Amino acid sequence: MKLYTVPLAPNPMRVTLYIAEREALGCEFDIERIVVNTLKGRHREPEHLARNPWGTLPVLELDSGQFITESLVIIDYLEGAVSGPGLLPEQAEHRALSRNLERIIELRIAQDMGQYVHCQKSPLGLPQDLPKAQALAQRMQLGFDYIETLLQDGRQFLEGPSPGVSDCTLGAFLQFMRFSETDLIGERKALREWDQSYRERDAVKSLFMV
Ligand SMILES: N[C@@H](CCC(=O)N[C@@H](CS)C(=O)NCC(=O)O)C(=O)O
Repeated sequence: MKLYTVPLAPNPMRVTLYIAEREALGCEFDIERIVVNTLKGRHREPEHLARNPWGTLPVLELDSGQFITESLVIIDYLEGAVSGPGLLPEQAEHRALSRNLERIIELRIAQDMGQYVHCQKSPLGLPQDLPKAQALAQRMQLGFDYIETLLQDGRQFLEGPSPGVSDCTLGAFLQFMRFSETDLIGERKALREWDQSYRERDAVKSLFMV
């Protein structure tokens, strides 16, 4: 397998975090990682568009030559294809709740955060748009409130006592937020503690820039 990726970008980062979490559990990933330099626009060149017509990252190339172009589907594939302990719960109800939380984070925080950072301080050099950034920041507040409420029972990770895919998604997008040198967490104490303790863990700390 080959994973086409780029440092810092949040969707590749969530896959990177997922792999690191499972490696920490003893799983072995036979994956070649290939960086596609988005700063140089390589993701818009024919070589990458042949892998993924939308030009986005990450992309997983399977040994069969097929491509998976959605980060969450890459994670789902790896969960089944790589043996050893996984991050997704086995039991149907727990698995559904895990996926539900991951989707809430994606749809209520992550998608807006991706746009927010590009409006605030784009790593790709896109023009700043502060009014739009402010509107996006406002919209994310409900998502952050939801997470803050969830953490009130003292759980260490978003889905309970061990890391899940939700932690990978939120961790990746809060990392991207830090790139914009802004902080949207505000006075949410539990979320701030989760953020700090999640990225300071041995399994993932080398992947975070601060
Ligand atoms: N839904 C896709 C989104 C992928 C995506 O938007 N990736 C960003 C990096 S985080 C990208 O490649 N952006 C470059 C572009 O759209 O030109 C996924 O989850 O993988």
